[in-house]
Amino acid sequence: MKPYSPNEVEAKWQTYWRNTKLYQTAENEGRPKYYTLEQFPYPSGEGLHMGHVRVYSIGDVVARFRRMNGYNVLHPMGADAFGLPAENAAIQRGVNPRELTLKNMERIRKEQEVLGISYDWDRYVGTCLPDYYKFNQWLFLLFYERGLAYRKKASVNWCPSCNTVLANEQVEEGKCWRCDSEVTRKELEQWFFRITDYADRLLEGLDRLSKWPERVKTMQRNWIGRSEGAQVVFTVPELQDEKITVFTTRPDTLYGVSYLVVAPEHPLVPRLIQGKENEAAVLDFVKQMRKQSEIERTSTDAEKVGYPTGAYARHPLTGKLIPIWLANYVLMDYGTGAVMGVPAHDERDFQFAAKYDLPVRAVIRPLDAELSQPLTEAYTGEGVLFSSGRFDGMNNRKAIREIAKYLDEQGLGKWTVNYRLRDWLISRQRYWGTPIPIVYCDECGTVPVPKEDLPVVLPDDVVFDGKSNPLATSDSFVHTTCPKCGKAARRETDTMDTFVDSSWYFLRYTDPQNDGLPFATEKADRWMNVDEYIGGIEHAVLHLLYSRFFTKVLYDAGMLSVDEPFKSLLTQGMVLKDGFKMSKSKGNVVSPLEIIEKYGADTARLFILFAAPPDRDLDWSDAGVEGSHRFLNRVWRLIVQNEELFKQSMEYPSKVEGEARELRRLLHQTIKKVTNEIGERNHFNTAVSGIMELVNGLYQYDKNADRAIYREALETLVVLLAPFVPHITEELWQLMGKEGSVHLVKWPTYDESALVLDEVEIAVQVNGKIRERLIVSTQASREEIEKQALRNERVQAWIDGKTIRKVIVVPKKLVNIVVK
Ligand code: ANZ
Ligand code: ZN
Repeated sequence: MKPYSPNEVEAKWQTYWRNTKLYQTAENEGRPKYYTLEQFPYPSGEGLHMGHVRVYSIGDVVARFRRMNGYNVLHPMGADAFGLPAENAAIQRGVNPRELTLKNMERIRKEQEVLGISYDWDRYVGTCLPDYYKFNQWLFLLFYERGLAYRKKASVNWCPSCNTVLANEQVEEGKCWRCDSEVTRKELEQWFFRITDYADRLLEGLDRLSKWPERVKTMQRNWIGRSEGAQVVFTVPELQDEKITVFTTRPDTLYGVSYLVVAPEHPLVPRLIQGKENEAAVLDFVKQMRKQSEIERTSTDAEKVGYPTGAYARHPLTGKLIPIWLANYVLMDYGTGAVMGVPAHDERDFQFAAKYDLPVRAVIRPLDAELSQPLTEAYTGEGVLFSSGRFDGMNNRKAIREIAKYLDEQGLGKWTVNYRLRDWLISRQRYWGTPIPIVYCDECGTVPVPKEDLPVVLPDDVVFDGKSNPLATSDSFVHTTCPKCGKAARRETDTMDTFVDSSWYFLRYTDPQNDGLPFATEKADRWMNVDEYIGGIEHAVLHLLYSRFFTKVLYDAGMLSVDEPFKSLLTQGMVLKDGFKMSKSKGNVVSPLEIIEKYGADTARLFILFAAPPDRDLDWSDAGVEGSHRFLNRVWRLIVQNEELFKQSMEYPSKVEGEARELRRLLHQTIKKVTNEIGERNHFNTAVSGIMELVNGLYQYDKNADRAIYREALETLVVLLAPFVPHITEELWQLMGKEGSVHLVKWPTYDESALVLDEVEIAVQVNGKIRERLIVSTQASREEIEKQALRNERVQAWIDGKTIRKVIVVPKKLVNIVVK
């Protein structure tokens, strides 16, 4: 018998698929479309890891399943190819990052091919190629025209080791997300995208994404951080009633305010302290505070540090004077940069007041109890107002609105909405990214590069010394002429955050060769939304939020008809080994290529799909891999042993009975299960276990029973397995003497009537007398038969009010119920 030799089989079919362009997407309008997409990889020098194998295997099952179900499938791949690691590696070796990156891209692409993933390679997109980043620039200009790209001086997160600015999202616990260095602050002119304009729509859109994990939506909601409250105006008598506006979500606590706190960066600070005896000390304090990172300043367990300005503000309703303080925990870029301190009802304020001996004024008591004073902690619950003038006795929830309304009427405040979301800082002082298409002219100021002059290409005459922005060292790049007046001008040397590249790549796949536009509306509209998007939970906030933002801007610009990019989102779990994430430092990495060399890609794919549901973590197990491999060998033998069977001509029986009927039932049950588990639930693991049961059934089948039914089941088995293990099924399909690729075969449908079990009539006795007859399945267990009998209405009438002593079940014959 011909043995199963995976390497031979896999190479053979990969060549066949490549030569026949089997997975090329037709722009066929007749069939319904299905767009399935896995997040594209960063082409690191390490090649693919098991996490990649997992995402691509999942995506490939989805793609192949939909293709066989008659959909016109778009399943593209590319590389997220700009970014710091390549630039850092290039600096070390003294070469241009382009060289390294192109090599790595090629390598990853080959490895993806070795996995047998059904990509349409003609739609490959590499973000570092000028024909792609040209449209990053094009889109930047579109944002600029629409007032969504702007430049401002900003205090930014700075990674001293990567030598670049980081977005807030890229700072994790005060450290650089990439190199783990301590992040510092720096003042620089930077380019931003005005994502805050879309805050409400980014929130609202989440409510429509019913096929996204709840967890991801919650993370996005928290990130956007919408909060409603009031702006309240306090005045400073000693500065001619200059205003300090605070933002509060709790205007109901207004009568309990005992001090104000402004951020150290607040613009009024110099005037508040001018001429005061401690002016110098305060300025020194401000300097220190500016050095602290946002995280240090705001984390709940961080030390709260403050300083009195010596100035006083007037309370808008009581007219009392209250001291104005500075404190680290008030941030300049949230709300108004000023806060009213209510120690009695806010935990943080309580701590601050205790530390600096500030008064505590309670104004809310619990609904059904007194407040025992002095307070030992803040009372933050619901309650009734007191010591609050005209609002005494009012429920505090109502008072939130009522006090805000009153302030509004008096011109002392207004209701507002605040977001935690900040504008997206896209400037990076690095080489390996998309140059921002802006020119600075002494005459004309900031001038966008005309679209017809794109791309602004990355130059080669740069110095990589790891000290400064390499782009700024290129004379040929920096010195240019003004597109408006033609005089000498300077180019912007910042490049774009690489998250810009991945915010619209899914649109480029719909029209990858378009030279004039990022994509033609008609093409994008044909394919969007992405029906199933598969990727890591680490992209829950950044990449997904930015992609949603881009999609909405393009929708507003009339370039797209959908305003959300991803209809369904599948976040795959991690691949663990011995309970830990595979990592070099843990020394527990299993190399995909080694596994493939030993067992073949089909075994690797099958193991990964079978070992866990796709959204759960998966524990790598050598025994599990062996098991998958044994299973494929079993399938192989089953078909090869029966080679003769496929050559005979055979009549399908007019009546299917006995063992054949059971096999047919198992087959149709399996078709139903596999179809639903893939198509409805993305539970590929249970789909595989269903197929394994079918294989067991086929091994147990009596060869003397009906041959046509047996053959039908064997053929269908190969078809059902095709999305999971595409090479071996292709080979077996050919061995069975079939024409063409198994991947173009129509997905089998199941016959409901085949699912019905054989049934018999049985008698039901009560105390030995026959009272009813029941139809039950021949497969039913004793418990099922007993339940069915006791549920029966006529039987119930006979046993009503009596105690059941015993139920005797004789399968296929009778049930006797003994009552007293
Ligand atoms: C008075 C008050 C009393 C507050 C009370 C809370 C409880 P969210 O929900 O996050 O929006 N706050 C406002 N601006 C701030 C800033 N720039 N830096 C630090 N804290 C700031 O929180 C809004 C609350 O956070 C506001 O409501 C304010 O404190 C504080 F019993 O005002 B509150
Ligand atoms: Zn000019």
